[in-house]
Amino acid sequence: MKIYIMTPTYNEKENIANLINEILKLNIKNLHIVVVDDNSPDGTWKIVEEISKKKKNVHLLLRKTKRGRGYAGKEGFIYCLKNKADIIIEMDADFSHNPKYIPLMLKEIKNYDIVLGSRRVKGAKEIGRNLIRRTITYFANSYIKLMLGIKVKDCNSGYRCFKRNILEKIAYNLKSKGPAIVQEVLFSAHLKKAKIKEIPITFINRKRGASKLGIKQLAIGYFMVLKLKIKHLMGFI
Ligand SMILES: Nc1nc2c(ncn2[C@@H]2O[C@H](COP(=O)(O)OP(=O)(O)OP(=O)(O)O)[C@@H](O)[C@H]2O)c(=O)[nH]1
Ligand SMILES: [Mg+2]
Repeated sequence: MKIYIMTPTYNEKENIANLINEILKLNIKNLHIVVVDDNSPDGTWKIVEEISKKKKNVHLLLRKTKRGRGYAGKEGFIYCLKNKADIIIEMDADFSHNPKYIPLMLKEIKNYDIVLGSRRVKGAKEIGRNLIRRTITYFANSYIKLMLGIKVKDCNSGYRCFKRNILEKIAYNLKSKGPAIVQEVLFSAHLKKAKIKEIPITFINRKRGASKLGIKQLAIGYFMVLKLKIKHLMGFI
């Protein structure tokens, strides 16, 4: 069984080497890491390139056109599928998603199509985010659940483990340029009747590097969800 961890990066030079290290320390058999970097001005990709010369299971996917969390995620997923991954885990590179949950995800995925690291189930925690940010996420989550009719409690989590067969049905049709890809993947999976399990995680706000999620990205995200809903109602998806 081949496992791929896929992480999109943009200016994560302070996090990426540590993250790769932590994942490799888990000592999981047949595990590969692919970092999908959008030509980060801070040189994140150079660090990954150096590591990949020494570790043959660490790969760099360097993108030079059409920057975006969404485009990068799509390309990363397709890379994993083309390289015959059986299980694919996507996670952020900023340590908000602790790699320690990877073994549990791999255990749970046996019985599900998707295992999701969730901030909204019993036992989960969110640390280091201020009230404004938590309130925004709360309302975004409620809006998405209502609009798309999804039962999942944390619709904004980008820490997810997929079985190959479900991702194959979704990845090639993704359209999001930016972070709305998180909701697009979830909605597409829901339409394909994916069996989804949420496991509680302790989500820690990034300690290093800068956030790329601004008000503009958030507004685009809301609009994207609306577009998905309309497309679905019109029978296009
Ligand atoms: N390749 C690529 N990765 C991106 C892009 N924007 C963000 N990312 C990565 O996507 C992941 C999530 O982005 P974050 O900036 O952490 O977004 P967030 O988690 O919503 O916000 P903060 O944690 O507050 O920073 C991180 O690993 C980023 O480096 C992009 O345009 N291209
Ligand atoms: Mg983050």
